[in-house]
Amino acid sequence: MLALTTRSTTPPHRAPRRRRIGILDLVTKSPRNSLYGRLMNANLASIMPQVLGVWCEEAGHEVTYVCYTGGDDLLAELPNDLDILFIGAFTQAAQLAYAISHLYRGRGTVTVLGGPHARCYPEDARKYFDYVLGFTDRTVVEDVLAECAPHWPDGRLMASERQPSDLPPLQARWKFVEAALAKAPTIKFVPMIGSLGCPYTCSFCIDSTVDYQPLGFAQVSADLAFLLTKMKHPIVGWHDPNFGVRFDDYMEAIESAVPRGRMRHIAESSLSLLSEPHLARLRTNGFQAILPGIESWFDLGNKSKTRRTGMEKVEQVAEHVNLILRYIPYIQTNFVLGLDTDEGPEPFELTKRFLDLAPGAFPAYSLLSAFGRAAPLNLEYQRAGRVVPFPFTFLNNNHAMNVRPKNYTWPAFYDRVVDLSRYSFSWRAIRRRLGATDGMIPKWMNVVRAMSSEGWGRIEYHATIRRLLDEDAAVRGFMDGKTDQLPAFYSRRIEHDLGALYPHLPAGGMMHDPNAYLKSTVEEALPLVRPAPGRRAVRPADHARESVVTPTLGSF
Ligand code: B12
Ligand code: SF4
Repeated sequence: MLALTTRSTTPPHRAPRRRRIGILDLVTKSPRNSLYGRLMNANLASIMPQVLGVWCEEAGHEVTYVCYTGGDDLLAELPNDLDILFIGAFTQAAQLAYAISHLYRGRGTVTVLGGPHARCYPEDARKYFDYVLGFTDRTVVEDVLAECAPHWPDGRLMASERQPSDLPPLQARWKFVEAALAKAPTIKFVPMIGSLGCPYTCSFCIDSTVDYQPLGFAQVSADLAFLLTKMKHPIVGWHDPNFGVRFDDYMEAIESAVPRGRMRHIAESSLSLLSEPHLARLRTNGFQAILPGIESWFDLGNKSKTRRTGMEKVEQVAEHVNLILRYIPYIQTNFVLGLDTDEGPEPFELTKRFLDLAPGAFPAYSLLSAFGRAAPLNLEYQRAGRVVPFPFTFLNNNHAMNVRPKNYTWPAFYDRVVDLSRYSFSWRAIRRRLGATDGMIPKWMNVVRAMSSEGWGRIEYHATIRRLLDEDAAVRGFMDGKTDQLPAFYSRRIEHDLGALYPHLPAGGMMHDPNAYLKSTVEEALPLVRPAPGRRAVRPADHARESVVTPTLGSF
């Protein structure tokens, strides 16, 4: 049974003493980078660690912020004698985060985990951190700093009821932005955000249960105006989960602050928001790259604004993508492979036809992944016993598919994945993509990405897995659910990924319970400890109930 979260031992209104705080943003999981990683990783820096830096400094603390991009010496950049260390991590970097937390706890530092991994796997993360945070606002951070106490064996789970209603202006987090971008050797994207949550309800998505909320268009304008005082022709990377939901407000905010031609933008947006008039306005405002989700030819139509399926959908979406390319020079189309609606060769063959019809699109393939409690749909996979306990390092949508496919054997599935990847990143496809793309940076990005880890690197990796399915009974048995014993191929890769930090991976940190979310929903009701004034005590079972029963209140 899971231990209850205890209430704060520090009176809430007493000002905490000045603390030495470390904030670590893990944008990669390994010190060994691909060419693309070396050039681009710093552009993946998250906004929240920078926000946290502002909040901590405004509360009077001393902050060291480190954005770890892989090539740098992580331990040399972080001081040894921190009072408290906040780590932001995606699940792929969770084991690196666990190792660092273990090392620092040994030195007497209190450790805190936030970000996607904390939201998806709080039951596991709390074994290795003193605090695990879900939705995080300034008050949650102040509460943690006020208490700043070790919690052992189970870390304390804390979260605000909903996403923060505002975030500090870009000017306040600028020094952290600069520190991260100093590690980007050529192209630099300034991370910005203007909204949280999403009005859509794609069942596989972490934001399907989080209300859409703009953060304030006046602030967007002020941030952009500030940015122009710092960079001549900045490129803004928007982190909004679905950019452009309040399209006119957004465009007005940009137009009121940015003279034409002074700024470029990149955003993730759904096809349904990319009508021709919207595209024309995006082009006028300097949008250079757009990343819509197509996901599947047989499912998830609400994002692509089509009820069609199969070849009809391919033709319609290809036409739309070609239209987009007349306005926006770079487009990455996102697909999920292995969905339950997919069966036989058709979904893969249709994607090839799509690439023929829309050769300018850079395809990004995600293997179907269930990230713990990210989405209510994951409960179904867990109930059906279909979640494979791949260690976290592999959960980045590519290095493993942790949901056993419904309609394919593993070999048949990987045959298709390898074949599609080869088709997508062949010389022929690269040449056609070059021909269909305008502008030096988009052309360069398309070639480098195809030849680096995202194209050829993945072909090689998927082909290795396909081979192991035939040759290594341990791999096949693990993926088929016949054994929980991690095959040597995977344990060796974890050791390789963690490098010098591998010896610090705590006992138990290699594997996790893939059904923890499901188990927490069937736990008996436990009496709650009264929370500190204005806050609530949290336990995993609460989140599960919230996300199932009242989805918009889920805090992790
Ligand atoms: C924008 C985005 C990106 C951007 C920016 C990434 C970045 N560094 O932030 C880009 C395109 C680069 C990206 C890349 C990837 N992404 Co992404 N991305 C998103 C997206 C759409 C929005 C996330 C966001 O910024 N929200 C706004 C912030 C403010 O809100 P929040 O994330 O909910 O964070 C709250 C709390 O978690 C907390 N918090 C967040 N960070 C931190 C840090 C600390 C220290 C603390 C204390 C608190 C804290 O405070 C916030 C406010 O309450 C989400 C999907 C979604 N709809 O949320 C996926 C998502 C986060 N991405 C995901 C994945 C898998 C990836 C990739 C691995 C994909 C790939 N194969 O390349 C890479 C990994 C990049 C990396 N750095 O490791 C998964 C993560 C699942 C997981 N558990 O790991 C998500 C959830 C999508 C999904 N599949 O469901 N991504
Ligand atoms: S449109 Fe994107 S952000 Fe919104 S619920 Fe669907 S996948 Fe999530």
